[in-house]
Amino acid sequence: MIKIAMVTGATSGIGEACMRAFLMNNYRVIATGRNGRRLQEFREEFKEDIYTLEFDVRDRKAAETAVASLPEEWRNIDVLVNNAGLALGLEPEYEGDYQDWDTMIDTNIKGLLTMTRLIVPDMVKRNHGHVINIGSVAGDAAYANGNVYCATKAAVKALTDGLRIDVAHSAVRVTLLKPGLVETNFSNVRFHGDDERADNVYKGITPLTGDDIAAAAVYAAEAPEHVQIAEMLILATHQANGSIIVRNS
Ligand code: NDP
Ligand code: 8X3
Repeated sequence: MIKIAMVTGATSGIGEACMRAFLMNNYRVIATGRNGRRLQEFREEFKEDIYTLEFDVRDRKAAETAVASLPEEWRNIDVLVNNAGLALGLEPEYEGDYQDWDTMIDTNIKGLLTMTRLIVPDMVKRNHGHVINIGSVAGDAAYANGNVYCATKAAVKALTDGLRIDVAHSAVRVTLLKPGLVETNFSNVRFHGDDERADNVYKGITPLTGDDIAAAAVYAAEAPEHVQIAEMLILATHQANGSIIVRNS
């Protein structure tokens, strides 16, 4: 039977890689995001294998309306990949930008919660489904100047563990993927479009790619029904944790 995966923030990076990987593995995919042009391109590329929903995960009403608009044949979601998220800024906590803080908290924590609240009840009712949350090595321990972003990813870890407890009476599975350095648009966004600063993040190390993380997502989703991959920490080979990265000079 063809399965359905919903991927939030599918218009770039890890989310797009997850969308493509699930499609390659015979899933149909509901791709969500804010970038209507990218979503249109996906519709042209994947035709009836894809359904797109354009909304901002911070806008609870828009998320509700979008999910409610799904046609009958797209409603039985097997896998939810809660991926939409971002870091903004890399400054000492006492100098951080209020608006950056609000955007990270509203997207990474509250957006993920909204999607969980909208999709998981039906999974529990059907006694079937899988939630894959994209956390980060940044949630394991704070690194210098990472403060609020690290806190949001620590929250994703707590929310993932909490959800796993709350659905344990059902066959719904819950997975946390914690990537390290993945070269995507992430650092360009973090540094507000300063591409040179973004490129430096990946200097002297071979970073992970979105495909590396997507492969882990598909692995977790395709594990036998009685196997719940609870958590995976996925690092580049020369990265030891959020703070220690050995670069060749
Ligand atoms: P990208 O910037 O390449 O992709 C982020 C995606 O999230 C984009 O599609 C973006 O859409 C979407 N998004 C951001 N905010 C919202 C919003 N409010 N509503 C809907 N969609 C939104 O970065 P990554 O692929 O690297 O990031 C994906 C996830 O992976 C994030 O949760 C990030 O924290 C996590 N992560 C990334 C790591 C890395 O090193 N890259 C490592 C560990 C975790 P838009 O283009 O419209 O902004
Ligand atoms: C993104 C990875 O190490 O830049 O979550 O925070 S890191």
